[in-house]
Amino acid sequence: MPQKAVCVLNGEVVKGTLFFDQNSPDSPVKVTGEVTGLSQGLHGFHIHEFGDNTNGCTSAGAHFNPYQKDHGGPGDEVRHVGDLGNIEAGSSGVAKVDITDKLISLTGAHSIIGRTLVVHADADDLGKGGHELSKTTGNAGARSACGVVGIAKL
Ligand SMILES: [Cu+2]
Ligand SMILES: [Zn+2]
Repeated sequence: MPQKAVCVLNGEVVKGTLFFDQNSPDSPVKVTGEVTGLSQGLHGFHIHEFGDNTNGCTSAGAHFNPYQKDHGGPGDEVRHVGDLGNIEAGSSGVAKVDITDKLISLTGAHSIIGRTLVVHADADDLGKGGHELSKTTGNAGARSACGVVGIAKL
């Protein structure tokens, strides 16, 4: 059965709307949409564990990581389920998002429904930056905007 989800990002400056589509429980998830108000360049883009924004994006916790792996890039064998890599904004501060990911899901053990999508101030080094935070967060810096992923109408 196909599933759809949606996430509205509402940061102080950074805003966005993302759509998630999955044809069946084992299919990849397509993530599309737009994020605005960014600085030009790459910005870490992750699913964090909790759908809790009581203390802003901080309450969303760490990257969604049900298998206790190290942080990585979306194409890596070793990665958090929530590691979606980076989005890239142009000089206008807009990032067009078009990602297909094989690990996240909208159902089952990898479900991201009810968790938080976070856009970061800095680039995610995909675990390869050699920084002390590379293997946990990709050293992607502050949380510029976040939103909870919710079930959408088909
Ligand atoms: Cu993050
Ligand atoms: Zn991660």
